[in-house]
Amino acid sequence: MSRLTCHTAGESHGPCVLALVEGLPAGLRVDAGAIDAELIRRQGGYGRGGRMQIERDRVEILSGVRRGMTLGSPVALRIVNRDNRLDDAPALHTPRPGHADLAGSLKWLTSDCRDVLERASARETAGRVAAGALTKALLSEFGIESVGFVIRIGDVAADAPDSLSSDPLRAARDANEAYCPDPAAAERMIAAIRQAKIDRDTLGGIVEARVYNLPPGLGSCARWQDKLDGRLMRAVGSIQAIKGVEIGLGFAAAALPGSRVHDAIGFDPARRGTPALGFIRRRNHAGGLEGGMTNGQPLVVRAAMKPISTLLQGMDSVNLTTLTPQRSDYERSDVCAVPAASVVVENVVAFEVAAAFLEKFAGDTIREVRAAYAHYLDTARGLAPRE
Ligand code: EPS
Repeated sequence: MSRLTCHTAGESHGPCVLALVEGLPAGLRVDAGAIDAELIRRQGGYGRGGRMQIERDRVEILSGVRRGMTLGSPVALRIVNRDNRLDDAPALHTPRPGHADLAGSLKWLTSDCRDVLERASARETAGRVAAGALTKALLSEFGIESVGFVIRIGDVAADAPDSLSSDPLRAARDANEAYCPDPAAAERMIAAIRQAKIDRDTLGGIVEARVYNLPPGLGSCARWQDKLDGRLMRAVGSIQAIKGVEIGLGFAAAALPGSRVHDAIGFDPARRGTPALGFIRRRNHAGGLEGGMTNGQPLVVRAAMKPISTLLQGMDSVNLTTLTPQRSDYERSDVCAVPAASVVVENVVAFEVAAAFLEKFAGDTIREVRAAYAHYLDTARGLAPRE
């Protein structure tokens, strides 16, 4: 049994995007159609550009699965790029401010930013979404659901859908192209993206992922490397264009006294049978994590995405071959990829939660994982001082 890991490979205009997932137990039913549904959602959302008219992202499962079930061996996933022209793609000598172009060209000693941008491209997130969607097969065995949605685009903010459970939240989100559960805000978001396109500009925003039905104790306070908050921040913060990650109240907690931040603890014997073991909170400012561990409340992770750095109007930059001022190059691009980022964050968070879940309830087969989970809940219900 190895720790759940995901490696990705592939250039934006190369033959494919690859994800290699290791550490899943054997016996897990895998549905390629469910992974495809996430890939299709990631391609969509209002504000996408011409590239998404070309691609038809679908997963091919190349290893680790037999007759629809995981074998316990590495699972290799492939998503074909239709826009496959890496060797013929033109050189790009004037870096786009905000993209990886300049920093990467200086790192890899090249004046052709193409050598860098191909891998830096958010095309890579197709691989991470496929990997996360694969791990949802594990999470759903235990009723755990990750739901991502948009809460801000540019200066348009949605009303937070505090009381919604996963099904109505997902339904409200899926009702519009902004992937935002607040329909009035969604309309204004779409109008803002339309205006940004007219202005030859781009827009960022904030996305949120909530994970429901988590048992307590995923992650750890014992080793900093195992703290789930830190692991989520690293995973989410490494998604292309993400510049900030918050858990629960996040940065807002810094401005409030403790009595208004922390979530008082209650107990309801009638809810002893739930994964939260009967412990209740009237609010969830902690975002489901205390001390780097899940506490039985829904996990709440938010990520801030900067506006796409490829601007139709260009920005002041420097040509790396002549070292003279020049407007930055324009590559065909999206105006706003915040809705797509909500799908990426949902699936990246699902992956990290699945990794922490398998660390606590480890097993070579899903039967052993199920037994470990049931045994833990039984034991935790009989909580007593250690002898
Ligand atoms: C991206 C630039 C655009 C986006 C791309 C990310 O691609 P292209 O240069 O081919 O027009 O469409 O996103 C994807 C391909 C995707 O699948 O999300 C970039 O520079 O990061």
